Amino acid sequence: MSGVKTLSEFIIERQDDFPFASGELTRLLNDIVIASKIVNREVNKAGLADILGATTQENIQGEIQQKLDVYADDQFIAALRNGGEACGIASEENDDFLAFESLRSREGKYILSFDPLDGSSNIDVNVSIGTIFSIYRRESEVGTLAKEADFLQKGENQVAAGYVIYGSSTMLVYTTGKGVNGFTLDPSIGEFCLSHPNMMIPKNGTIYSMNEGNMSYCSDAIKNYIAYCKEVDTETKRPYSARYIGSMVADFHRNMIKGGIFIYPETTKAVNGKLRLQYECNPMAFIMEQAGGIAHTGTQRIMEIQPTELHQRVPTIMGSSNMVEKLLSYY
Ligand code: P6P
Repeated sequence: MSGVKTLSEFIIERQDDFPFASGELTRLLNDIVIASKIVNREVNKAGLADILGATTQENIQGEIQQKLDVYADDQFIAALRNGGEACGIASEENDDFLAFESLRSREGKYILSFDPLDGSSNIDVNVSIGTIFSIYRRESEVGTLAKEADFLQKGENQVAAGYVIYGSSTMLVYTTGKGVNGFTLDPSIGEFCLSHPNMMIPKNGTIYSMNEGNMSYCSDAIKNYIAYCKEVDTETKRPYSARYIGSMVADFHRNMIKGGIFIYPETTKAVNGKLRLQYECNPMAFIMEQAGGIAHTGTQRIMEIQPTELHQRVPTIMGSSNMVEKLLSYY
């Protein structure tokens, strides 16, 4: 395949970018790739297999678990447990973190927090969904079981983060702190191939993405900014376009390509918003900042937050720097 660079080739080529080299990231990301390919296969035929619809289970969020949520969770946990590079994981689908117990996994130097299938309420209506992952170096002693503190590190401690979007094509986008690169799965060879090198979000955009059904419960800052987006001003290309898919990975990825702002703010109904810090906001914030955008809560940079609990939620504003700065001017 002349000219095509696979993800595996790219990671090995950029091995030195990852400060803890010796192939650890390569093996860790390949574990994630394996699981994402398996999940992709099931997502693409969800309508055919008996994995559509919901289980009778609720996750810690109080959300009914979709069958594919649980399936995806199982695949990522299995791949990471078998891979041996991770000593434990935290997942949206599991109440507590999971410390892998094998002697090999106890030697693992990394932990992962992930949302195995974000936006899963969209599965049955065939809307793009995604996997989000965040990789940290463990703080606890190598050779021991992973500890809770390993999973409550600030976002700025991340060593890698990424997402997989199962959409019109399946893409994996990730960063190790040296820029953002996107890879598209070529089903004919079963490889993720470099398709979006050095992704940078445009500094300006004309798309705002928010569930306006919550507007009555939002702060004046949000109400005033959304009103600004709707004003007629040809010089600044307003009114902007409203685009909201209801799947964070899909809304985020669109904005990465076209420019735009994604907002899930605090409301009087949910004072910390809805999105989870450790496996939605922090990994996406790492990617957004590496792509030249801003990731903020309205009062602070997301990656500076000291987590206090595994599933805590934070208000989320992410996107083109000039658009986010305009919104922040209303706070
Ligand atoms: P709402 C999906 O459930 C999710 O966690 C994100 O992917 C998405 O951005 C958000 O919630 C949608 O929430 O309240 O607008 O349906």
